[in-house]
Order: sequence, then C-alpha cells, then structure tokens
Amino acid sequence: WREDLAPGAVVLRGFALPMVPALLAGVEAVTASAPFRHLVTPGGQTMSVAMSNTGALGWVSDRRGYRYDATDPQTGRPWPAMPAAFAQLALDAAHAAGFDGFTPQACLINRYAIGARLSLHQDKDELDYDHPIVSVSLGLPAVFLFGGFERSDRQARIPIAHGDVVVWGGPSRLRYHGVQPIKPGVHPLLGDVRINLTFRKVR
Ligand code: MD3
Ligand code: FE
Repeated sequence: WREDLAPGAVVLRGFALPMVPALLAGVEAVTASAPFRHLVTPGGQTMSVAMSNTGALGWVSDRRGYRYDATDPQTGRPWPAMPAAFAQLALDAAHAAGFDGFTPQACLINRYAIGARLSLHQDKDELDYDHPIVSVSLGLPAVFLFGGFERSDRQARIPIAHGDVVVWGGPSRLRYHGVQPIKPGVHPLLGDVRINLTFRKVR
C-alpha cells in the first residue's frame, strides 16, 4: 500500500479510508462557513477548480498574486478552524512517509467537477520547503502529473483513487505537478465530484 514515486514522494494507497466519514463531515462544516469559490489567477483566468480553506492560513489568488492569508477575502472572517480529524490524518500520513511532527497551518480544499483540471505548477508560495505537502483524495479518481524540476521535464502519470494519500517532501518538494481533467463518472459517496485536501506548513 506504500509506493515510493521518487525520493521524498510517497503514495499511501487507501490510507484515508477509515477517516472518510469524519473528513466529509469536516468539508461540509468548513464550506458552510467558507463556501467554495472559483479564484482568479494573476493572469486573469478563472480556475476550473473551486476552492476553500481551513486552518490558521488559507491559500488565495487574485489579480494581485498568490498568497496565504488568515482572512477569507470573500467573507472577511478568519478561515474556519481545522477539524481535529484533518490535523490528525496529516500528522499520521506524514509520519508514515517518514516525516515527523507535521503540524500544518493550512488546508486547501479543492473541488473538481468533471472536466476540471490543475495545470502544471510548482508549490512555492510557502516560505518553508523543509516540510512536506500532504494530499488526500476523495471521490472521483484522478491522474496526477508528476514532473521534474523544470516545466519541460517529462511527467509520470500517477492514477489516484478515493482514500489515497500522497506525501511530497524532501528532494521532491519542488517538483512540477498537475491534475489531468477529471473524467466523467459517479462516485458512490460523492457523486460527480473529486475533493482534494492539501495540507501545508507555510512558515
Ligand atoms: C507537490 N493540488 O493545490 S497535490 C495544489 O489534486 C495541488 O488538487 C492537487 O497541486 C490536487 O497545489 C494535490 C498534487 C501534487 C503532486 C505532486 C507534487 C503536489 C506536489 C510534487 C511536489 C510537490
Ligand atoms: Fe500543487
């Protein structure tokens, strides 16, 4: 159930399955106070993925740039507190991948409708690359593009299913990555969506 993709990059197949009911309840609670929204990139494109955040800091994008902010710009309130089950899962998954003491400040909640995608990018809005990123996938399956350190490097395609957790850290922390367009389908629990939780230590 544990697959090493590259040094520092580990797939934990089905790791989140026992926590799925608690995670879905958490997503419902968080997005009742901080609704999903389609952010605009600095280049003016509206993202196909809908986003929200939970934790002390949330990732936001607008015409001015990408950043982490303690306040939800849409509501003017702090992001909802991170549910205990989220923080516990992130800590446990990081530990299983060899990273101890992972206490994330931010959890970005991405919601993909069919056809939504995330184009190739690096996660470099954090000030601290020593900590890993933990990604939890729920609902419809996806294909991760797992590239190298230059945008033009060849990419591996990694199929990801409901309940899979991926930990990206160490020497893989700054690899280019993306998510291919979600294929049509119906998940027994989530229906026609994919949800991804991405945990980060920002600073
Ligand atoms: C990081 N989200 O929000 S992490 C993101 O499915 C993002 O929504 C993905 O990328 C999603 O920034 C889940 C996927 C990922 C893959 C490879 C990586 C993150 C990585 C390699 C290095 C660092
Ligand atoms: Fe990313």
